[in-house]
Amino acid sequence: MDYEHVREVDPAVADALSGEVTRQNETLAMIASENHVSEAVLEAQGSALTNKYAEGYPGARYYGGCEYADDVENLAIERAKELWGAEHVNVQPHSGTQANQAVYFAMLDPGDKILSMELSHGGHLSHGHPANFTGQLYEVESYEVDTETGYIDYEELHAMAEEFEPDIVVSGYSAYPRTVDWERIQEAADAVDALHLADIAHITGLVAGGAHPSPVGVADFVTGSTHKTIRAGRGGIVMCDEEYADDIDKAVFPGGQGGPLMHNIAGKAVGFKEALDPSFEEYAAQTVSNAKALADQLQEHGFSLVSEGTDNHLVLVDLRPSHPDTTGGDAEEALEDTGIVLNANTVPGETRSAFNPSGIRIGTPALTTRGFDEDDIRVVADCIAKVVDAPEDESVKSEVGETVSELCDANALYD
Ligand code: DSN
Repeated sequence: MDYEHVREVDPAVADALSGEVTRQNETLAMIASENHVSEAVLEAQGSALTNKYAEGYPGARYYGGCEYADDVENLAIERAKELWGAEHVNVQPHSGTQANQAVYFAMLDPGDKILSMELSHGGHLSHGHPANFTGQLYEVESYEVDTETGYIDYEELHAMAEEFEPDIVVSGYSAYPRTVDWERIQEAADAVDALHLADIAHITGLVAGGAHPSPVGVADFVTGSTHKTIRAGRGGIVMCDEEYADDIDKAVFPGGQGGPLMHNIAGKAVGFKEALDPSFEEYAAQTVSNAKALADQLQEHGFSLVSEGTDNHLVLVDLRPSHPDTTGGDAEEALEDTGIVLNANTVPGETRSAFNPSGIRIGTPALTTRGFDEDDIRVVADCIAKVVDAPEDESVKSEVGETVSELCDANALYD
């Protein structure tokens, strides 16, 4: 990727674009919400559809010249329906947060009540955090994981629903390593006649690939982002039954957005086609298998994991028992020096701050895309352990940096 046209016009941006490709090639992306899309998805996202206004929906646009925009959006919709088995899909949300916004805007009035997971326990800003529009427009109550076990306490959630009587219960998480029991959350929502929104942003690909149970057909609304485990480029998606289709479509456009990002919708269409290939099921299963290998190997090194393991694509390490003097930020920074890129994360029962919390969140989706298997992942876990054990030891970091380079060279990414 030489970005020759950009370079001619704008060398500074060309340098940054090339630098980013090199950074992705030469480092290990272990941020659980990141992945690497194919060159086909990149090409679609960089297409001339970026020039096109297509407000409205296929066959009913507010602008002329939308025949190819219609083709692309219809393909994205049909493929999404096939992947997740939803009756209705809106592929226009610019992000997972915009997808959630559409559901709230369609179904709630300001002042209505949301019951959702506390952010520091694995929730998401758009589930009702005070700094987010959701926390400012709606009345929010938060459930938590059991701090002893790290698992969702479904009985407690049910009891909270009965006490709080929410209009909507939100499930789906950003830092929860275990399988979610959608039916049990649905039972809690049903008990108080609340709606249920399952935000599967992190696990869209695992659900599509059969590596995690699906909330489609259980929850009233399922939202997701399209750039994480599903590898279809940056964006969001809303799925629901036909009965809510018009409300959701109106809430996306004109309710919350203007013109759809048609080039991104093209990326979604291509990424969804790739995910319909039978090989995607192997990818989803390998992602989980790699996360389990990562969990086991980190535990061998004495690390304490929230819920003591994982069922999905991520592990959440609580550094306090094993490394009481090392913060998540210290670990993130030292690991980045070696080319292992992950993020500091709050853990249940957090005793530090959101800016420098006590945990690190580590994901396997991107490395699995590069072809890493369990053996490779165990080597990465050994590297993580060495660095976190001695975050200021430059010779350790240099040795680990060499191993990271070898792993990157052996699992090439972009040309
Ligand atoms: N920022 C994403 C994450 O890292 O989990 C969620 O939107």
